[in-house]
Amino acid sequence: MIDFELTDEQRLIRETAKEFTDREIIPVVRENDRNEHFDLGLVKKLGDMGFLGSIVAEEYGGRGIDYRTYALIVEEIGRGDSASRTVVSVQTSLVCSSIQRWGTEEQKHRWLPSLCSGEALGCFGLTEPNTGSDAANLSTRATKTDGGWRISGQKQWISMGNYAKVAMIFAQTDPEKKHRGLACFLVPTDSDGFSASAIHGKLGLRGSDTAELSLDAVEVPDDALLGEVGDGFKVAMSALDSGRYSVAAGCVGICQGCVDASVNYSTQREQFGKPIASFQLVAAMIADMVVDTEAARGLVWRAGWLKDTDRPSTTETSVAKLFATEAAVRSANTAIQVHGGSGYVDDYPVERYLRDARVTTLYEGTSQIQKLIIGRAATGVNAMV
Ligand code: COS
Repeated sequence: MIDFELTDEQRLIRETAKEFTDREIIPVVRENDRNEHFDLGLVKKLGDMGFLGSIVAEEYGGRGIDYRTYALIVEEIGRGDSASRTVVSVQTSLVCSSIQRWGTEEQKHRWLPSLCSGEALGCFGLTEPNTGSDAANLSTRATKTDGGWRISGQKQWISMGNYAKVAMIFAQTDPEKKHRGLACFLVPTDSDGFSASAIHGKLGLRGSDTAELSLDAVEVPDDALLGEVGDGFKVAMSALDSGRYSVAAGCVGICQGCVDASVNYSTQREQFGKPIASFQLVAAMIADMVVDTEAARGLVWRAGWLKDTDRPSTTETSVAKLFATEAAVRSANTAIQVHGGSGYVDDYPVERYLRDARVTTLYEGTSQIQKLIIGRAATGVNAMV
C-alpha cells in the first residue's frame, strides 16, 4: 500500500533541502539566469550536501536513499532553480544510476565517488542533431578496433556537456541490428577527438550548461563499454525511467513555487481597496495551481513507490512526467496572470518558472512521446510503428 506519511528521516531531508534552496540557491538564481552563468560553486555545494547521486549506494559514495526521498530533494531544488535541478537530475538519474545499474565494479569505483561528491560532472549523450524522439536511430558510429572502439558522431542538447569529465555516449555498432546494435560507452571528455561547444540563446534554463558534442574518431578501450554491445537502447531507456521521474519531481517544485509566489503576492497586493486574493477569479487561479501541484506530487510519489518496491514503473513514470511538466507550464503561466505586470519581469520568480518549465515538456521525451507510451500500455497497440 502506498503510504503518504513521511518518515522522520524524510521530513528531515526535505527540510534540509528546503533550507539549502532558500539559503544558497534562491539568492543567486536571478543573476545566474540573467548572465547565463553555470554556477560551479553551487554545483560543489550540491555535492557537499549529498544531493548528487543520492540514490547511489553508500559504498560508491552515494547516500543510498530511496526514490521517494530523492523526489523530496528534487522538488525543493526545482522550486528554487530548474538549472540547479537539471544538474541534480542529469548527474543522479541519467549518469550515476546508469553506472550503478549497468557498470562493472571497476567502472563503479572509478566514476561514482567523484560524480556523487560533485568533484566530477557527467553528461548523457543520446540525442543527436537528427535524432530526438526516435532514439534508436543514431548516426553516431562505434567501430571495433584492437582492444577497443573508435567512435565518431555528433550529440546535441547535452546538459553539462562543456563541463563533464565523463560522457555517456550512445552509438550504433551494427546498423542492421537497429536498436539491438546500440552500445553505450563511458568516454572521458579529455579523449583526443572529443570536443564540446556551448549552445546559447535558450528561452529558459539559462543558468544551465547545454552543449553540442563532437566525437572525431575518439578511441576508447573495451572496458569503456557500459553494459554489453547491444544493451545501449536498454541503458538509455532505463536511464530515462529515472530521469523522467526526476524531471517530474522538479516540476512539482515549480508548481509549488507558483502557488507560494501567488499566495504571497495576492495577499499583499491591493486593488479596488482590498487584497486581490479576495477576488473570486484570483482565488480560482490559485485553486487551479494548488490542484495541479497536489496531483503532480501524488503521481510522482506513486511512481517513486513503484520504483522503491521494484515494480514496473515505466508507464507510471510517463504519466507523472507528462502531467507534472504540463502542470508546471500551466501553473507558471497562471502565476504570471496573478502577478499582472509584475509577473512579467524578474523581480518575481514566475516569469523564470515559465521559461524554465517550457523545456520540461520537450526533454527526456516530449509530451507526445509520453502519450504514445501511455497509450500503448492502455490499448496494447503500438502507435509508434
Ligand atoms: N527499460 C529497459 N528496457 C526497455 C525499456 C525500459 N524502460 N523500454 C523499452 N526497453 C527495451 C524493450 O524491452 C525492448 O527490448 P528488446 O530489444 O529485447 O525487445 C527494446 O528496449 C525496444 O523496445 P521498444 O521497441 O518497445 O521501444 P520503445 O517503444 O520503448 O521506445 C520510444 C520507443 C519512442 C518510446 C523511445 O525511443 C523513446 O523513449 N524516445 C524518446 C527518447 C527521449 O526521451 N529522448 C530524450 C533524450 S534525453 S534529453
